[in-house]
Amino acid sequence: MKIGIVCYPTYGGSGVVATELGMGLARKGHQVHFITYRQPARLASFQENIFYHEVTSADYPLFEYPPYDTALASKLVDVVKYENLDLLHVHYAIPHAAVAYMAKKILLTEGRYVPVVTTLHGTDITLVGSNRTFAPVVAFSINKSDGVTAVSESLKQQTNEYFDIKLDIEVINNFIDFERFKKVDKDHFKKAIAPNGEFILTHTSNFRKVKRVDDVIHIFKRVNEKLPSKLLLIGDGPERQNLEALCRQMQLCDEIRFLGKQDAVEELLAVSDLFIMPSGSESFGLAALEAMACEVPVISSDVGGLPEVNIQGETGFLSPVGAVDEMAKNAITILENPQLLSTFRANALRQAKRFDIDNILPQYERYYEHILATKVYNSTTR
Ligand code: GMT
Repeated sequence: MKIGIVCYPTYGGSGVVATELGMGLARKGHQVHFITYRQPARLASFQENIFYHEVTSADYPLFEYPPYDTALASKLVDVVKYENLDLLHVHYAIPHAAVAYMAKKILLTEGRYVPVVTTLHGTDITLVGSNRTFAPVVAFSINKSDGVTAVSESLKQQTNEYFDIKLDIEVINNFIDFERFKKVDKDHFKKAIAPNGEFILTHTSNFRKVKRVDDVIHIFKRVNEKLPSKLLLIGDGPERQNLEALCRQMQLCDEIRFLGKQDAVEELLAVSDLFIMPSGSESFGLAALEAMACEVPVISSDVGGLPEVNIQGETGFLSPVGAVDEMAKNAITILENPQLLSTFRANALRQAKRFDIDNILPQYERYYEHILATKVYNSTTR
């Protein structure tokens, strides 16, 4: 198949999933065309069957906001036509589903029909999409997609609650590439981070408010009072300054390290004992899955798709959003008991295996085939 992938090229989860999916499809012999405004973060090196088309938005003094949507729609028309794509797969509904619809309609005026699959990732529905500013366009463009997938049962359910969706949303979970995410011996890292054998707690995110990284620090403080420990904060984002101030105020600067955006997250997960994800909203929790693949148990909130990933009392513990005392208590329970920690580590790996890329990728391929099979019918109805 010749597939066009549209996504945000940043470190965010939707961009990561889209890029890993494209690379996986290319390895299986499909021709994959990334159409994005920058080279996707995880698309670092040359790979056969992968093509990259950069969307450049023309600058003009009249534009206070560069018209990304229009530039992307034009680029999609161009790439579909000249690369002869079979299908467009757009990640994150805003604005990609609406833009793809426009490109589809333009192509139709030239007698060319390209089916569009939209993957919903989370905040495009839960935080942003359901906002009145975007809701009518999001609902319309989801309904006009030829196929729609959501990354968890929970997100499917929420989408159907927020919007009147006419299509049956297919759940295809986030996945993990075990070639990359596995526990490896990084003892020298461990010695550098925790020279006296302290426990290592880790959190990775884009440091937005929804991630509640301040809760991570409050949980860590409680753990640190009972057990010698260090906290690694990986990622960056709008809350970083406030979080650094909080660390200073709590006098935890010697115990907490802000590592910024890291390419080799798996090497840091390999030395971690516990992963903390206290999010206020989380459609799946890819970062938690990556930790579990590296045999790291998870302390998380119980929102969204997290209970589908982190299994209560087996791979970690789940608590209501904001319950930092309970989360800290659960963290201490696991860390204090070496037998429990090693059982949870093994369980985390076993659960992560359910989301092996080798199981999930064929689900996307089958879904594409199903969409292509209904193409003639869709071309007159969507
Ligand atoms: O987590 C973020 O804020 C980034 C966001 C994105 O779309 O880039 O992630 C969402 O998509 C990921 C991949 O499907 C999911 O694993 C995350 O749970 C989801 N984030 C939220 O729902 C907050």
